[in-house]
Amino acid sequence: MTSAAPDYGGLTGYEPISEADRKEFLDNGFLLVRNVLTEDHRNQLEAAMDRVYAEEKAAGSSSMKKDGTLHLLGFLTRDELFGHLLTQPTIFPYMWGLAGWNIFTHHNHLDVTPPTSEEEPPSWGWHQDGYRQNSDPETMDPNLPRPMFSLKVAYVISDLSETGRGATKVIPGSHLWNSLARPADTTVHNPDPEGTVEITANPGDCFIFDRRLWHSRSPNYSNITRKMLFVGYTYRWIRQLDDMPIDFDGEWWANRTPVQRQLCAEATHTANYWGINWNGYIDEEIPLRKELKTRGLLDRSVPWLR
Ligand SMILES: O=C(O)CCC(=O)C(=O)O
Ligand SMILES: [Fe+2]
Repeated sequence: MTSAAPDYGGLTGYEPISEADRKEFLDNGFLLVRNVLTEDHRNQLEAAMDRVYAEEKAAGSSSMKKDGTLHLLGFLTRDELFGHLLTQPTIFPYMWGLAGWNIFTHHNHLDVTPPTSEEEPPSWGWHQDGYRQNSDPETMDPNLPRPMFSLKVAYVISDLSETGRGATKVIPGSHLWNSLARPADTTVHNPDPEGTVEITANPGDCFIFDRRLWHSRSPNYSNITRKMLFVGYTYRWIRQLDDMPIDFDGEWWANRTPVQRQLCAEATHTANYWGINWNGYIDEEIPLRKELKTRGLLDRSVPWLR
């Protein structure tokens, strides 16, 4: 295993995003970012995915369906390259830029969706992520959008440049809707909601989405196996969703930077790990905050970057 991060020509992951990108994300609830992976890096990631797929298949994994569809949670520890994705230089600025410094990955999944030969039975897949986050913090005002709480980056590894290849469908702007009308009968095929967009993208692109964005998976009726890597980030005061077993004596963990260790939820036992004392919070030791501060990237005008 190599510990060297893929080469992004001097990009550090601390280059602030543009105001145009921030606005687009805030307005639409998602953002398509082109060419975030070099072809060499994408290739290596695909090879690592193929290896993990073969391992899961050989092990008769419960994450794999009979038809060969793999939805593997907590995959980041499965390869050195996946560990580097935590701070992927072309994407990490969106994570801290849109969510701030108090984050970690609570949820990450590797998805392989082989072509389906038969028409899939009717199902209604439209949802917001976060499960009880859509109920527990509810106010009595249905027009007041709930907080974002988390966002996810979806790395496109296979070619999704045409529709019908199992891409994610979204409704732009729907992150501010607390509900979405459900068809009366979900046992029959229903049309997608008005405004639906299927996110077509090239290998090496990615999209970032607000967990409140109404979205759905879609069937892969093409002859190309769909391959995706999803990395979700949330706040350190929220619990993780997936088991991500880490061998703390192993090479993978030894290769993680302080910021990456924060992003792996180091010290999950308390949200205040790294410091709080009787006269106030000592946030200065939180690795990502420290990194941003050192680089002059904290910003009093943005609450999550204070
Ligand atoms: O696989 C997809 O296209 C959608 C997955 C999904 O719902 C999610 O990542 O939250
Ligand atoms: Fe989802």
